[in-house]
Amino acid sequence: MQRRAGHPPGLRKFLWGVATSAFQMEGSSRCDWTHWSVRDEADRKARLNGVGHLARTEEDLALLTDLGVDAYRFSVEWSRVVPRRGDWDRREMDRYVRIASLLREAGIEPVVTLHHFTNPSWLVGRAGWEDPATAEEFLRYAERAVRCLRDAVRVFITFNEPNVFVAAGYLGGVMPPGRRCARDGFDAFANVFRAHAAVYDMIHSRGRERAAVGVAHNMVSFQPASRNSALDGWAVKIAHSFYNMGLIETFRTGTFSVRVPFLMDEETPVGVRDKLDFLGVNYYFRMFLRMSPLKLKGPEYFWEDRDGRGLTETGWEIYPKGLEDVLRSASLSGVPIVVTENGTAETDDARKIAYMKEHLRAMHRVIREGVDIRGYFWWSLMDNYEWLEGLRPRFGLYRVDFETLERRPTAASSYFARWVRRRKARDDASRSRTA
Ligand code: IFM
Repeated sequence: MQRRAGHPPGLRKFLWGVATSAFQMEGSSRCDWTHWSVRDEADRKARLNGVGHLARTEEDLALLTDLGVDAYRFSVEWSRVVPRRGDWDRREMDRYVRIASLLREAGIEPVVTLHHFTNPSWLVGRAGWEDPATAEEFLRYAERAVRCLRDAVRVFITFNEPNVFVAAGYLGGVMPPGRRCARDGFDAFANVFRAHAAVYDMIHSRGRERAAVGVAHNMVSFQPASRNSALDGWAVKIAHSFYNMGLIETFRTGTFSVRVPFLMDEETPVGVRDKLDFLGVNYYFRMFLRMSPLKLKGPEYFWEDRDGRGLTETGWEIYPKGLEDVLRSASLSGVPIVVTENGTAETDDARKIAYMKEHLRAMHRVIREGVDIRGYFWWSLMDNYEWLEGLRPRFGLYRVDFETLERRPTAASSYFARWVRRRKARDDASRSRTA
């Protein structure tokens, strides 16, 4: 059963929110993704300007009030505020501080991610996360950013999906730095943990009651391609323990270890034991694994429409029960959980609403079991730049016309607003009954 970890600041009441990241919304000409292979002109433009959020910040923040959400998760783009090693762009940082203050004034809890996939380009070629120097640079940036933000911000996320950017950047080679080297990947992850520990201590140096610090962890519901295959079952066990539980175990024990037969058997202390006030869970899909005895390098992974809900525009299977499964696994962390991302790429609003409804119901089932969940954030406020897939997938509650950059509400934004309104009214009523 989950240990109740008190009420971290900013998470005392359930937060209904939406999430974005700086690079996906506003781009940056100063980060590693700008140098990553570009598919076409639209892709290049989106990496420089995102979906024009910089010029429309206030207009976009007003959408949050229309939605009636309690919270907004956004990130600070490291490469904007530190354009060159040792420099600090005060105007860029002031913009993020202003966003946080505007949100606070509007009664919306700002939830700030300090690292969401991107590194400044001045780090490229000098060091990646496999080098401890990157963690030191990150701490220098985070210290200043937190100092600027802390009057308005009570909830910080140090890293978004470290398991994704390390696996994709150092094993799959499909995200910067585009390597395929498990040894570097191990060191990169260890340094991310060490950087988290340092930022956690720094944020709490003025007292624990001021802020809550977490990570946003990507979790997948892994299933064997064939229920009758012992090898597939074995691959699922390894994938679950490494991809889903590795981070949770590391926060529990303070030691990062990877034990994947034929690949790696390593461990190292990283100093993060108990340095987590909440665990963010990003959940999107179930994934099938097939292990062939002839392919010792790793299992084949794929999505398949096994329950008849169809695949999303990113080719992912819609599997609401997976959210229940990963939330139960996440509860083993012993800290409160926040669903920091859940969403789907669909141009068809009815399908987007069906996904939303089923996942929200799944989350409520887990809450009723007694798992301590303190918030739910839909990914994303509006259509934006989707990393490896460019502008094609439509994750937004608001539809963006990429020519005119006009934002348009959708049936899904109205549905979410109604859901939030009803839930908040229900929670308020039950609070006043028990008061
Ligand atoms: O768009 C991404 C986000 O940046 C991180 N989590 C998954 C989302 C959808 O792929």
